[in-house]
Amino acid sequence: MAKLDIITLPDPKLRLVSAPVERVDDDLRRFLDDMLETMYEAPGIGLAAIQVGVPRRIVTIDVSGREDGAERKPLFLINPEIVTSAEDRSTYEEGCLSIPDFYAEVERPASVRLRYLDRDGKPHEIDADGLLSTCIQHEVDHLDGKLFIDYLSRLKREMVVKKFVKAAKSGTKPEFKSHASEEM
Ligand code: GNR
Ligand code: NI
Repeated sequence: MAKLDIITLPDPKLRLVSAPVERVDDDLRRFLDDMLETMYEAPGIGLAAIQVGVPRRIVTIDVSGREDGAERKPLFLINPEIVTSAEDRSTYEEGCLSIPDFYAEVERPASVRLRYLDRDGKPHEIDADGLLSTCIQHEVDHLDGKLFIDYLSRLKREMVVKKFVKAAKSGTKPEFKSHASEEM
């Protein structure tokens, strides 16, 4: 297994629409293992292939928690599609490995029905709610070139992007005052 490099704002690749996977084979399974290792090391609860520069519709997720001894329950999602979204909404404070150290509350459908292929190419349909639902929606957004900052006001989004552009130019890391939920 190999740990991959995660791309961050303002890398324009993050805005690409990823292409469907055509064949689930050993090469893809090796890549899935590398993505999972990269996600666990980060650490994160989800990772989309485009975050390691690969514009394919591939996602890894594990929302099972990281307490010592806790069993890992990774999900490998190939060509995931949200088939229905609930009317009710829930709000989570989201973060993104491609937007390090910035957090903000995002409101999304509270539950979704998801169709996907597993690492053997077998189709599944699952209902998800809670953090898993939020994470699935955050990852499927990545596959369509969408980021959680797109749900914020234009002012806030542009402030975040500007800080990353500035930091990239000076080879530093942007600094954010606090978590969004602690402001105001
Ligand atoms: O690790 C992550 N945590 C998280 C928290 C709330 C909502 C979504 C996420 S996904 C994020 C990892 C990531 O950037 N996935 O694309
Ligand atoms: Ni993300």
